[in-house]
Amino acid sequence: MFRIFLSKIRPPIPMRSLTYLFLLVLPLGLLGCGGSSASDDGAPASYVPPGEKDDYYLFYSGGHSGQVFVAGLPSLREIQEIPVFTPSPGHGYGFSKKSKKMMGEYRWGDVHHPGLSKTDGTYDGRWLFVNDNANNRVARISLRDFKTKQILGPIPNSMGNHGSSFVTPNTEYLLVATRFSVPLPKGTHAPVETYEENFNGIVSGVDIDPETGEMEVGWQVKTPPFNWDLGSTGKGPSDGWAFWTSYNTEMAHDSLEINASQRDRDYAAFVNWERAEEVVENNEGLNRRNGVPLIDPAEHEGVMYFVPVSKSPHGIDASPSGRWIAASGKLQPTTTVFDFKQFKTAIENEDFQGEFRGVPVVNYDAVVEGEVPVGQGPLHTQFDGEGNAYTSLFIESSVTKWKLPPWDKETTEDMSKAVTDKISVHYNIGHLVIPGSDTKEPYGNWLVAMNKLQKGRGLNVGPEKPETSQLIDISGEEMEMIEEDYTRPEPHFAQAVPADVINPIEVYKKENNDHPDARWDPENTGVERTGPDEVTVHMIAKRSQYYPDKVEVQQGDKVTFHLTNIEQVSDMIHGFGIAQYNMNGVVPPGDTQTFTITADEAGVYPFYCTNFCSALHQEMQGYLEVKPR
Ligand code: CUK
Ligand code: CUA
Repeated sequence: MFRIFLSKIRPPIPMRSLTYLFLLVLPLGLLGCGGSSASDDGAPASYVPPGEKDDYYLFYSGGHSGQVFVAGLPSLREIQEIPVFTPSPGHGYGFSKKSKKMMGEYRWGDVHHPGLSKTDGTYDGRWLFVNDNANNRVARISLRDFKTKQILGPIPNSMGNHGSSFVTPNTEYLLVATRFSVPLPKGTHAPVETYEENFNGIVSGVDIDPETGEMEVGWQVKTPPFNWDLGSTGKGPSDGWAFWTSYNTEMAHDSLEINASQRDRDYAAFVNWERAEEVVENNEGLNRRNGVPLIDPAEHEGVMYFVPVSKSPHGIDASPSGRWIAASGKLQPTTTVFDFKQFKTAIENEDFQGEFRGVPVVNYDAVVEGEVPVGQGPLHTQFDGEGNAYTSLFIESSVTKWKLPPWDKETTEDMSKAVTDKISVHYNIGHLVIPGSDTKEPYGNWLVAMNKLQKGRGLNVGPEKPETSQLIDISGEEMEMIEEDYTRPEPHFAQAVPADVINPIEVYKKENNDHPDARWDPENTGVERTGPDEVTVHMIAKRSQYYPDKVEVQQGDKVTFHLTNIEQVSDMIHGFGIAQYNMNGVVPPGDTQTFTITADEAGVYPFYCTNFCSALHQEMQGYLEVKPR
C-alpha cells in the first residue's frame, strides 16, 4: 500500500529519481514549493520555455471581479482576461453599445463556476458558460474569439444563482440551483420569520440552442427553502440527471453558522431533468410564474428525490463513468459515495425512508456505497479517469487522493484503505480542477488547487492578499507539488481543456463582418447629421490613422461612432479613447463596434488610439470639436 504523507513538502530523498539530485543544486527560488518533479535539465515540470506553448487552457472563474481569466497549464501563466459582467477598459468592454446592452443595469457579477460545452460527454471547445451568483444570471463565452456573447438574466423566480453552471453531456441545458430562498415570485414580501412557510428555492433548466448556443430559461422546479450548493450533471447511467447538495435542510433563516448545522445529515437533491422536460412538453397541469413553467415536484412524480448526505455538504460530483456520485459534508470528515445504479433500483422499489414536502427521501443505506474518510472539511472532488478521485479539504488545507469503487473486501471493511495519498496545499483550498474531470474521459496529469488564504507565503502587498493556485502533478501514484502562483480575485472553480480542442480565430474576416455600419474604404467614411440633435460617424481605423480624423458636432448632440478596424492582420488592435469623455473603445482586426456619447461639453477633445499598434501609434489621433450652441 502507499504511504500517506501528511505533508509532501519535503519528500524523502531516496524515494525520488535522479532528477531530484538535479533539483537539490538549484536555487530554492526556482522550486516553487520545493516540488520534486522536473525535466532532465532540472527545470520544474511546469516550465514552458519562451516561444513554447502550454498544453492546456485553464479557465478560471474571477469571482466577484465578474470576469473569467485564462491561464496556460502547466505554466499557470495568465494569457487573457475575458470580461463578462464587469467593464474592462483594456478590452473596450462596457463602452461599446453591444457590451453595455449585454451587461444591462449591473456593473458586476460573481462568477463561481465555469462550465465548458460538451458533445457526447466530452469537451467540444465551442463555448464556456459561467454563472453570476449575485445577480442571478448566466453568460456564454464563445471560444472562437474568447468574447462574451450572451448574458441571460436575472433568471426569474431565482435568488442567488450559485449552483451553476453545470452543462449536460450534449449541452442540452445549463442547470442552475439557487443558493438563497425567497418568497416567489420576485417582488413578493413575506417576513423572514415565515421562512419555512413562505420561502422557496428553485432549480432552473436553461435551454441551450445546439447550433447557436443561445440560452433561454426552459422550466423551473420548486424546492423547499434549502440553500442549494454545488452540483454536477450525470452521464452514462446517470445521464438525464443532475445533483446538488443543501447545507441548510434545517431551513434556518438566521445565524446559519449555528442553526444550519443542527442535523447530522442534510440532503442531496437528485433531479431528473429529462423528466422535467417531459412534464413541460406534456404540459402536465403546470403553472407559469413570470412566464416560466414551474414544476412542483410533489405533484409531478419522478422529477426530484432527496438523498441523505453527510452534515452540511458543499460539493457533489459525478464520476467519469457516471455511476459513482461523491458528496462531501464540510462538517463530517468523509466523502460519501452513492451508487447511481442502486439509486435507480431504490426509486423503482420505492425504497424510501420518508418524504419531505411530497418529495421522496431515498433510504440512505440502499444507495450508499461507502463513506471514505478523506479528512477534515471536504469540499469538492475531481477525477483523473484512472479510477482515482481527489477531494479538497478546506480545514486541513490538503488534497486527498482516494480510489473509486469497486472496492475489495478489505477496503469495504476498513474504508481508510480507499485513501491512497494526501498532499498539503497552502492554504485553505476551495475548489480544485483536473482537466476534463467532469467529462466521461478526463485528461488527468495535472491538478490545480485553488487556495483561498495565503498566510504570508508571498510578498506582502498590504492587507488585501491575492489568492493562490498550486499545481500538482498527478501522473504518478503519489501527488507532487510543482508550482505556486498568484491569481486575481477570485477563482472559485476552473475548467481545463487540451489546447487543440479549442480553435480560436486570428482576425474577424471582412467577409463575415455583418455590422450594417461597417466601412472598409476611407472614401465611404464621414460625419453625418442624422437628426436635430444627432450625429452619426462612420469611421475607419488602420495603421496609423482614423478616417475621418476630425469630427465636428454641436453641443448637446448624441454622437454615434461606428468604428471599423479594417486590418486583417493578427494582433493589430486599435483603440478609441476620447479625452475627458469617459470613452475607451477597443476594436480588434476586422471588427466594427458602435460607441455613443452625448457631447454635452463644448470644446475640443482629442481622440487617440489607446492600443499600441505601430511605430506611428502615437500619431494615431484626431479631434472631436464640440461647438457651443
Ligand atoms: S463554491 Cu467557492 S469553493 Cu462557489 Cu464552487 Cu466551493
Ligand atoms: Cu492604432 Cu495604436
